[in-house]
Amino acid sequence: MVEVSDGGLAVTGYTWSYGAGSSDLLLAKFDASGNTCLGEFVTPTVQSVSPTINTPSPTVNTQSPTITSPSPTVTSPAPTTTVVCEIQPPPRISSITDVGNDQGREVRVKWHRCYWDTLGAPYTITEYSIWRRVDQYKAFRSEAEILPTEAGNPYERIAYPPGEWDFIKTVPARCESTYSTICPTVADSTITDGMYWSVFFVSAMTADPSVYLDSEPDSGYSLDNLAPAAPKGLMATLYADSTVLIWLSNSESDLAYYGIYRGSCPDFMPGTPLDYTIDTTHTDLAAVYCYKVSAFDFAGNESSLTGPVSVGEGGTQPELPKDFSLSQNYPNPFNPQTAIRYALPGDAQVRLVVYNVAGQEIETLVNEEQEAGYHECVWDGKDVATGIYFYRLRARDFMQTRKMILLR
Ligand SMILES: [Ca+2]
Ligand SMILES: [Ca+2]
Repeated sequence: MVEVSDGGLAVTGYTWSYGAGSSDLLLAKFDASGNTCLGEFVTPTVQSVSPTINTPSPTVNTQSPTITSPSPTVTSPAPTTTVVCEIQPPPRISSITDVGNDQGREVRVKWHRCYWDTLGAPYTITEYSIWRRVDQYKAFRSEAEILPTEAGNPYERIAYPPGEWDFIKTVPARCESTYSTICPTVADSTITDGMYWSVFFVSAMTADPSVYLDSEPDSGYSLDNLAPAAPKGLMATLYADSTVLIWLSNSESDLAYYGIYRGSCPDFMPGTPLDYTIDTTHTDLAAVYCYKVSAFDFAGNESSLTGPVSVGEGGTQPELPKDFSLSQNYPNPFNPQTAIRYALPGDAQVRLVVYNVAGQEIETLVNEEQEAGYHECVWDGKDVATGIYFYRLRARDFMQTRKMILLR
């Protein structure tokens, strides 16, 4: 507001109302008596100034995989400008590590999200799919696919492996910065067979199946960390020309073989096994020794040792079993004889019967009161046809059925 030459006042004002283009300019003049002699609202023409957008040069990942989608068309309506980065970094696998204390065949795959897995991205990432190379892969040093060992990663990594890929699973996208999931491997790395690597890549998927972003492949390996249980029911019998050891078969699905140790006293220190066997029996010299037995799985994990058991004057009886159990017959498949072993923690009325696949009773092998301990009986299938049979043990309230195969 200013005083003008005739003693009146001139007033200017600038107001913002709401809505596009609604800026108003006010001009008014009053004479010395206070009467309005000029007043007008003017809608000015506003010069919108386009903002200067500083787009930092993106760090271009030169190892970005081939993107099978066309680059999105970026529209930038003025004056509100949406800045879309030129790069679309794919997901990146950060680690593939063994899952501990399991029977192997699994790894944990972790990855950083795809750039588009954020609010406001031109495409919405709906899920991540994980792919695994079809074939079992063993890292050979001579192959060019091996990257040098990295600091903090004592193992070699594989880059850009060729081959076909199996789809494994999907993980929903939810704008997290990192993701993790457990995936099956093709095989385990073992002490005896060496390092077996499984190769994975992660694909960020959109609602459009033709638009996705693949990570670089990376590899990891799985280990079986669990050893079998120690064999049970070890017994030693001294015959005129030999000592025969027998024990119950283990139930682990990854059991590979047993190791037999021999010493001259009950507390002998086991060194290298005397022998290995896939059977649950071992025949040794007719002499007074002490024995221990262990079980190995396919990964080379060894159980604790059973025993010692010794032979001599009368031999040594094993401890009584703690539970009822029925072992897998041996051999299996068989022709025509096979041995069936079972354990009784106490005296019991025992019934052991063989059935065919139709559920018909073929033969009753045991039907009597038996003492606590480890028992074995042999079934001879010479009079029946090749095929699958079942054997069922009933003792007190215990009942278990197992399958066996007669194969001629
Ligand atoms: Ca493991
Ligand atoms: Ca195991």
